[in-house]
Amino acid sequence: MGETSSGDRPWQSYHTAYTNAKAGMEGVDKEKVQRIIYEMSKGSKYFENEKRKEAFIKQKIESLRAQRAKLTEKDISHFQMIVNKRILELDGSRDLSKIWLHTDMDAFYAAVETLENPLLKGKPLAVGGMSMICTASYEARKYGVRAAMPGFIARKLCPELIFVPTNFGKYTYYSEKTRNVFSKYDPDYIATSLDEAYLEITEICKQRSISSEEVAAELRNTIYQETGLTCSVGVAPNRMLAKVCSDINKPNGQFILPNDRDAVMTFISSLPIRKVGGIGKVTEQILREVLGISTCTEILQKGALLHALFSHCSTDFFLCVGLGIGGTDAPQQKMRKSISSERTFVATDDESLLFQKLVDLAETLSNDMQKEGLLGRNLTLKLKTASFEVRTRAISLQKYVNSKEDILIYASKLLKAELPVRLRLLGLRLSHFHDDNHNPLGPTQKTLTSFLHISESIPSIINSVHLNSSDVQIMGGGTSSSTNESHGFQCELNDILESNQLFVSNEGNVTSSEIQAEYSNKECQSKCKGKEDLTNIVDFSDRKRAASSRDSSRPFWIDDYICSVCGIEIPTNFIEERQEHLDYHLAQMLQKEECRSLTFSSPLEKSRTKKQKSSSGKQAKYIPIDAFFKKKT
Ligand code: DCP
Ligand code: MG
Repeated sequence: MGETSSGDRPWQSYHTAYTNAKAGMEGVDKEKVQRIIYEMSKGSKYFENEKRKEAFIKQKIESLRAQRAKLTEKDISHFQMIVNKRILELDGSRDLSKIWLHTDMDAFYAAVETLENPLLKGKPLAVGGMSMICTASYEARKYGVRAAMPGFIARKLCPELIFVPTNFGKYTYYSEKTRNVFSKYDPDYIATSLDEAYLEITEICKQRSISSEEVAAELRNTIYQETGLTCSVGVAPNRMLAKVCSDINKPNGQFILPNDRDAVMTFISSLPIRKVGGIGKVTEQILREVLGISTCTEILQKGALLHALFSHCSTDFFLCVGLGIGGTDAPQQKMRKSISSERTFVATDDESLLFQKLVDLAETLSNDMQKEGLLGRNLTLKLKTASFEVRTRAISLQKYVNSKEDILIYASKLLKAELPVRLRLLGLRLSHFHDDNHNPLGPTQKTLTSFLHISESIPSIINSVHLNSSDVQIMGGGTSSSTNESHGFQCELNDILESNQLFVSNEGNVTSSEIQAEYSNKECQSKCKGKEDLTNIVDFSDRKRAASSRDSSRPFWIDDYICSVCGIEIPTNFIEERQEHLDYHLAQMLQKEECRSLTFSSPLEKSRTKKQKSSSGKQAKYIPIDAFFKKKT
């Protein structure tokens, strides 16, 4: 964002969520849009926050460049051998037996509003308000107007823009209608937001002896008949490619990629990496500026360097992208780990308004939990302040809950502790599920839950800097991730493929990793403010840093996968488990500080506590945590 680096045209290097093109923004005068956005947001809190993030990424890029410069020819040819072997393995594991379809409604909220008010048809339309818009019609996108942009900037870009306020009830109603259609093609469809879903259509193609192209056309037509709305569809051998494909002929179009290796390799070869889900703004910038990678083919060409600089999991993820390999597993194998809901609104410190938002969120979350027949025990409140600082506050409950009332009791406590505060986003997440029909949790999760049961702790409130990889997302749908018994403690390809994370390697002589240090260091939490885009870079594990972080008594990952407190091994791609695991230790620590009579701790902490001659009079029921985390042999 450099006023210094770009001389008299500083906006040229000003890249934010607003300046990224979405479907329908081809041909937009990007420089004009960038300049207006730059000029209008300059000096604002958003701008300041973007500047902080930018500086942080630059630092990361410099550090990676320095690591790269240290690599010798010998190192590189060694890594090349390893990567060549890995590419062969991954290519050999390629599954071309499934047909996946990704469907995405066109300008969803705007289309619903237009459907209900035909006078809006063909007009540049934004759904949202002056502080933020959720989406824009394709007519408005021609002016550079897009989702997540403040309305006042959008109006400057397109003075005749019509604003319509959001109405989530309507969007949910139409979303339900589309889901009824999806379930006819695949009863186990995976909905990833109100307007997007993945369907596996292998069986239906076979049963009805029709091509995937015909299924796609029929599905789009049925959705139109049922809702009056259009969607775009992509079909491919895996979900990663299907999503890329659904964007190609947007709006109201479809693109079919055949289940053929050559077709996939040709398709992927010139694809910009940013088109791939999981490669966001930050990852794109790092790969481009450190390694000169912009397309998927370049990923394969630079495989040795990727291996040298990033963790195994990240390198595997990148190589899979380069090979066009994505998730193909059946949805039954996937298990939800958490359900969340969030809302962005005009920044306010009006407590009654904030509590009203919380009531709405609790209701949505409760409905979603009950629909899935789930009960949860960890409640997380997410807040984004007026100055774009993202915080999370978590609480471990004594019982499993899913009712609106229960959620609200604890969510209100969490929010109260933050007041007074001026917020622009609130979110609620329930995790640590208990499901009567089946236990959706893997061994790790199960044992952690067992431990929490036994602890009989009072609700423990923890604070953590929340780092979220996505750009501004207004409607948070449920999130899901998978864990199952067979994973053991290794990185599984499908998890890697679902993972949106970028992990920097701890291998060899890799130098310091700033984020881990900041992340694990209490006083640095304030420095992390506003880094919500940067989770893409978490869990660095330079040994020296690790050692110094240990001094701060904050939990962190040794060698990128071993918990510094209890020794449990959780691979990098088990994102939610890792987050919850650290949350849990942080909660433990806070509890120890706040409520010494209820101390329960890991052996490591126990010995530390002993050394410090804890003033704790009585030890509460104490179960060594490692008893619950025995690594399977
Ligand atoms: N949405 C939001 N905030 C965002 C992005 C999206 O509230 N930052 C909402 C409004 C969108 C809906 O989610 O209508 C679906 O998001 P999409 O990214 O699919 O965008 P659209 O459906 O609006 O447009 P399209 O899919 O045609 O690009
Ligand atoms: Mg859409």
